[in-house]
Amino acid sequence: MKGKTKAICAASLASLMLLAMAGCGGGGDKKAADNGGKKLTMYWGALEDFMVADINAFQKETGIKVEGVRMSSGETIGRIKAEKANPKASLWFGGPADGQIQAKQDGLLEKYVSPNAAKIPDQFKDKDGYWTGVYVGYLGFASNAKLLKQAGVEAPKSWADLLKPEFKGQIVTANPGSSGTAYTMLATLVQLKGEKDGLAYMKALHKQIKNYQKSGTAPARLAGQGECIVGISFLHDAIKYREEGMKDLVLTAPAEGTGYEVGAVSLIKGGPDQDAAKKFIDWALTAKAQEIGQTVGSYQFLTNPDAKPPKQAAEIKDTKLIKYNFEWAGAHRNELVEKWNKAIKD
Ligand code: S7P
Repeated sequence: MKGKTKAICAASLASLMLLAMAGCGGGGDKKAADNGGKKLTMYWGALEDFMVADINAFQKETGIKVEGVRMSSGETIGRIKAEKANPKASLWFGGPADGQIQAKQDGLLEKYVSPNAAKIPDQFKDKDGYWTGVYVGYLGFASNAKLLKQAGVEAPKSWADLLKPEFKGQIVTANPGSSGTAYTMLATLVQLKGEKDGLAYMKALHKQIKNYQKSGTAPARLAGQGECIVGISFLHDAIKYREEGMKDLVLTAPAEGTGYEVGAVSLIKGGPDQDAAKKFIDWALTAKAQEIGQTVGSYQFLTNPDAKPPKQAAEIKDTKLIKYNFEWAGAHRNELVEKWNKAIKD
């Protein structure tokens, strides 16, 4: 059966797991000495260039050496679980909060209410203090204008449009098991349509899919490169790729409503650098730190009301959102991914 062998196209390990030792100067080494040689290892769910920019700024300010490993949500949960008896990292930054809600439920996180969390509105943080939101992103469609024209079809304006015959074999998304973005899509469809119809839709969509990527940032990039007509990604990623030169990208969002992410930061239970991790969380919630992403093309909305949002995000500010239930989505992650796997195989 054609669908059975659809591969998860894993990008090279090197590109997805960038190990960044912040090595910038700016007095960092002296500050590190002042800090008693403190260091921090963190797992990072957003883009690599954003990670490097944050690490450099944090190290410059505090002197704390930071090592970051970029992974997709599913990988991060797997890794923290595997390391539970002997955690290697102390902090998880970014990726939709659903993953961190699952990690909280699995006893992998430590409660930490930063004094700076008081600034962050309640809808962007855990009521029990296990994770705090740093950014917000909206899910949508990134299409290639040239390929749309060739196929004689308009950019999709609804989830239903993705099932049009013109899009058969022309849509790229990520695998909800590995990707936080793709899990946001799966949880969105199930919340919109109910479990039975939502999974039936995902099964129908599966027949349209060219391939499943490991990370949810890849579909928009592949559409921009002309590898597929439509990529399903967070819209801010499509804005970044378009700005970086993929001029054929067209952004649309589903009329039925779309899901969104709260990108969160949390403390890993029993991690080796708890004090440094708490310092990073305090810092990441400040307006100044939240404004760093946009300097490297990360155009998410920001959770600190004092932070200046990227002007690029204005383009998508009126996107119709569903009332996405994060608690439900996080609590049902394993179960829903399993059901999705079964649905697309049947
Ligand atoms: O930094 C861009 C961004 O879209 O990447 C994350 C995205 O979900 C990719 O992670 P996966 O590999 O798990 O899909 C978002 O949190 C973030 O906004």
